[in-house]
Amino acid sequence: MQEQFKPFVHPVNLYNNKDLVAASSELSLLMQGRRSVRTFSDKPIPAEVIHNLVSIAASAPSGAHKQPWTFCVITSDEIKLKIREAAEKEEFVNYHGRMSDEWLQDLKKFGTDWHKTFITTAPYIVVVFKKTYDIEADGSKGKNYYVNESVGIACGFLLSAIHQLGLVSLTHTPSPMNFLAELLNRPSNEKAFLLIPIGYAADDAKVPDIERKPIEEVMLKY
Ligand code: IYR
Repeated sequence: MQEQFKPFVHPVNLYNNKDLVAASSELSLLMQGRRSVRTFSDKPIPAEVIHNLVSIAASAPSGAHKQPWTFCVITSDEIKLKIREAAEKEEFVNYHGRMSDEWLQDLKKFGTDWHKTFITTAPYIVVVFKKTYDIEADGSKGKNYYVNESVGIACGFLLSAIHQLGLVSLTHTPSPMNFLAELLNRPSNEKAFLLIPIGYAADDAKVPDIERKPIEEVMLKY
């Protein structure tokens, strides 16, 4: 196929009247407030919001533009409960021997355990699947590239957009996650990547008292 190009449409910014320094400072301040939240409100969110959020996630760049992802949006109480029960079963094993002492020690400050109430409380659960390869229309296998990087970036887009709307989320990994593909009838080329509850934070939500690394430690200038 001959390559074809079209003019680039330059991005418009939401901070039209501010200079770049002021705008970036404001955006940074907003993003610094993002936290992983484990106590959700059951307050409903319009389906259109989730539609728009998934559109944002699916706008992420991907290896050779293969878009190797599927976002399963779950609102069914019955399916949420099945997912929660299966996740708690795996996590019970994780917290009772499958995770190393060092790992358990590292998790202490988050107060996590095998109970995963948020799976049935949050109005939406999005299970993100990565397509390790494509199944073409004729049944043959198609190659995907940099799948983990691509799907990770899409999830980053999603988390950032959720936060900018004043909603909260959690990157949950009830490992091993094979039960998710089974429960959601996903084909053999799809592997669960992340389970992301989306909603409002509970009124009395608390988060761990932890700090981020200072910028000087993570940004090196050459
Ligand atoms: N998947 C487990 C354990 C866990 C792992 C990490 I890395 C965390 O940041 C938090 C928890 C769970 O969800 O409880």
